Amino acid sequence: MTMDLDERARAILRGNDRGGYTVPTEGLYPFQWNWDSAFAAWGFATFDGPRAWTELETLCAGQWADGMVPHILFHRPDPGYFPGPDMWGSGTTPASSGITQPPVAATMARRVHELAPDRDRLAALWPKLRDWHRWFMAHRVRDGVACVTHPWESGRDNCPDWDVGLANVDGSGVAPYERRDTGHVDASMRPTEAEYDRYMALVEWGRASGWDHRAIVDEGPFLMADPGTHFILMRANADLAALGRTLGEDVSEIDGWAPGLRAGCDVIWNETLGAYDARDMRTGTFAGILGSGAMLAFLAGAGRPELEAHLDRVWDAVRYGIPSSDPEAQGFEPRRYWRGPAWPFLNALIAMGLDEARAERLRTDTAALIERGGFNEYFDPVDGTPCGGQHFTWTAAIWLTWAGRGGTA
Ligand code: 9WN
Repeated sequence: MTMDLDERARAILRGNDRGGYTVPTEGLYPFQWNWDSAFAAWGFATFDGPRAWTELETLCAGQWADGMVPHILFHRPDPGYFPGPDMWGSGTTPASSGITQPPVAATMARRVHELAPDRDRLAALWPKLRDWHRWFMAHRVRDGVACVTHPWESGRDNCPDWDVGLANVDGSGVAPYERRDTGHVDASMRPTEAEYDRYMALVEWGRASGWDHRAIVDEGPFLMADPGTHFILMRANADLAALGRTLGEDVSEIDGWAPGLRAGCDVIWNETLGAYDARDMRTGTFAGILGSGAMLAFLAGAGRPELEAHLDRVWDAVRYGIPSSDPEAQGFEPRRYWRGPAWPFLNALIAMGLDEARAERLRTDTAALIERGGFNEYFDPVDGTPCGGQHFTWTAAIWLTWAGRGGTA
């Protein structure tokens, strides 16, 4: 059984390979996505080291002059996804979106280097990752906290964390458009029309600014502190510094970012909730949502006892951890994308910061989801129903690197 799943997982990575980059899944997501690619590299590293490095290199080949690594790279046209390159109008080669995604690549590069060491390729990649992190520190960190300017930037698109910020975004005037995602996947599993209107309003605003990230952060319609991105950045900075040390690089600048980000954790600690919480940086309002982004605190060594209690509570309330939002809160939707489902790749990240017993429990849950349901994008945490896209790259990668293996990630 396990052997068979290993083979299937490798076949998914090979099948989603478009020549130097891997699509998240055929049809639904026909381009290179930023954090998906980082996980793909980790997966490839278990059986094809050179291909793993290529994945990270292709991702960084789309880096903007200012250091940003975009959230989508449109290497080749494909009408199957909306919004495509014309809607973003990046003016770059390759064409790309105008926003970024959680900077998990340095953490994954460290894993790749452990599994398939290649000092020369690491040495060429490292300055690019450092420049991207510099961009993050300059353009996304406010009051010591990593922020997102679009829900897509968080990678947890329609989680309830963003509702409070999206309420101030006017989606009523967006140019008419046709969604493509609901042609691939049942609409009940996807974000709503109202959410898409607002997503598009934010794209229109960014494009009209010429993707001026100073203006987007200072004056744009949406700026929210994101616990998920914050903790991923903290961890990725540490991994970037560790990789830099092995190369003999001066990492004092990177080390210097840590105290400010650690202090920033207090800005997103919601005392009433007893947990880290997304926060609207325009108004100071907390989202009041216990989401899976908060659980990434463990990844960054920023866990607190209250959060651990919440983790056990939400986990015990479902059959398979970790639900992307609180199953005991109003509005929990176990199959609607980021409003409840469990996501294998996020489980792997969360597990990296957990104690051995919890990490093993999470690995077992994740393995059971995949064994029972296949390599889907995400799963209903209550009954394990596979949801979203099939033959998913990061689910296959997580099987090969972690879920299908004994031991901790
Ligand atoms: C928008 C590719 C991506 C993931 C995100 C996930 C989803 C895109 C979409 O798919 O987002 O970026 O169109 O729904 O939320 O985390 O990177 O798998």
